[in-house]
Amino acid sequence: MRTRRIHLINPKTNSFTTRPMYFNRALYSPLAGLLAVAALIPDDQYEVVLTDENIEPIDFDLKADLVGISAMTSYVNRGYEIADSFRNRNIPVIMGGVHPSFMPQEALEHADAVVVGEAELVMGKVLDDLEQGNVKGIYQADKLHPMVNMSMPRYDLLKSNRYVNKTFIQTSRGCHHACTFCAEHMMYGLRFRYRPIDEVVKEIEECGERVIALNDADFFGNAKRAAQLMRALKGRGIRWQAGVNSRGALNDELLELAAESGCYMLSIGFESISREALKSVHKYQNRPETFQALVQKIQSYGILVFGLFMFGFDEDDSSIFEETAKFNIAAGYDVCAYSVLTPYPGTLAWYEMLRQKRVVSYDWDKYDQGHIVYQPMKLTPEQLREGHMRAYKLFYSVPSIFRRFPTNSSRSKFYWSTYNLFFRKGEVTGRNIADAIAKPTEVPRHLAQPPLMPERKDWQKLVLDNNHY
Ligand code: B12
Ligand code: SF4
Repeated sequence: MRTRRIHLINPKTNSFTTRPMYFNRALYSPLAGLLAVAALIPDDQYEVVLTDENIEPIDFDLKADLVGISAMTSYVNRGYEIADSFRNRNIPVIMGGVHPSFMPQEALEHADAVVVGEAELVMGKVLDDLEQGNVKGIYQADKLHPMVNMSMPRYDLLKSNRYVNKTFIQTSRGCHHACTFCAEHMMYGLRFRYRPIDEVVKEIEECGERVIALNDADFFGNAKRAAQLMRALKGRGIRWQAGVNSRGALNDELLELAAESGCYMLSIGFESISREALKSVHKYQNRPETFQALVQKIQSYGILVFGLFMFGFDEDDSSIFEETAKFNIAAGYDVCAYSVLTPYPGTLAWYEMLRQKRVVSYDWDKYDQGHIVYQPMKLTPEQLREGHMRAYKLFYSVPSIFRRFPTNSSRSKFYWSTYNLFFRKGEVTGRNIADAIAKPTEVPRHLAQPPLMPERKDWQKLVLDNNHY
């Protein structure tokens, strides 16, 4: 009989991707991590209550034996406030997710315990300790999970009518690139781990949704394996999207299989139209001279192209914003997201910026890729912010939207319109330029501690030499 309750909470953030904007729906559910955690809690022993504060208020009076909070950096401060409130009510709190994984000592100032990295191999111990009334300190597995026999995420807990993209299915973890701004390789490893194809298919068949997002870091990272999985997806009547790399997406066999198995959109981290900028952040696989042909090739298979771009690289000057947006319009990208480079704590970019003493603000609320938290190299922060907004305005202007609409194409007009409407309305966080430039702050009390050290010796040295403020 279930006698106990665990309350899992995703804190609110001011991100337009997770804020309900049309028909009371948010573009994305941010709950993949918590659904995976919920799956590790035996449901004959505990009732699990799930709250996404982006779409509903938190019931602080709800009795619970444990509160679990997930946080990325941009909403960890809200996570800490929530943790403090529950602890004031004598309810123990455990935190997890990317920010607590990279800053566990900081999180322990607000929570009784922190899971560093993956929860799968440590949740059993957390629950044993909960039985003893002693959930405390850091829980970190001594190895990565092999991704075999993973529990089915608790999709039944999701208020799925509140999100456009609700079902995120992971088929692999890790990435074999090490882009400096990315947390993936220092949390999930510089190698791919794959779930068995039959287990992925089972999850897709049982998740209750026909439209899904594969949230692997790079679904085309291994062409052979991606092909096997897409063959297994054929004929199942599902529609899917995924994030892939720009080189893998040049492969016609993969694109053909993607189209045949129901792919409606591929997201690609193009990041920059400057090869020099790409090299400076170790994104060597991207070649801007191939981007336009790549967009057209993917679209020729009836698949939408979602381009992810970033501004604020050391090579970027004031010409980059307009050039990028104009390039995106001319090349016919279906959707684009523009972010400001953000040195997330514990990433290689973080250590590089600490080394150069260029981090200005340590206010985590501003680490949302819309604010500017560091001193750019060839731009003033104002130019960066203004240029960032200009790129959005150009790409999502009415003439651009009309010009890019896929009138004579089999690409999904529904998803094209949905994404363009959300992005046009959302643009970047806040419109006031001054507000977007984060003010200098005190340095944090605690240092970052990446869950995994980088494998290359020179990167290890970068981390070790610069782990101070
Ligand atoms: C898919 C994805 C998204 C999706 C959905 C995210 C989701 N979690 O459902 C969407 C599109 C919404 C998204 C948006 C953003 N994202 Co994102 N996203 C990812 C991606 C590629 C996968 C995340 C995921 O779903 N993993 C699968 C789940 C199962 O893993 P997990 O969340 O890590 O959870 C495991 C553990 O961490 C742990 N755990 C997690 N929470 C908890 C809680 C408790 C209590 C416990 C015990 C354990 C625990 O257990 C889980 C199982 O092992 C990651 C890269 C990565 N590998 O993390 C980036 C990543 C998380 N995103 C990132 C960023 C920056 C963003 C945005 C700010 C981008 C933007 N400019 O808008 C927004 C923020 C939106 C928001 N407010 O939530 C960064 C975060 C960096 C940081 N330090 O904060 C990452 C790490 C990518 C990167 N650049 O390095 N994202
Ligand atoms: S940005 Fe993409 S390609 Fe680069 S390390 Fe992260 S997941 Fe891999």
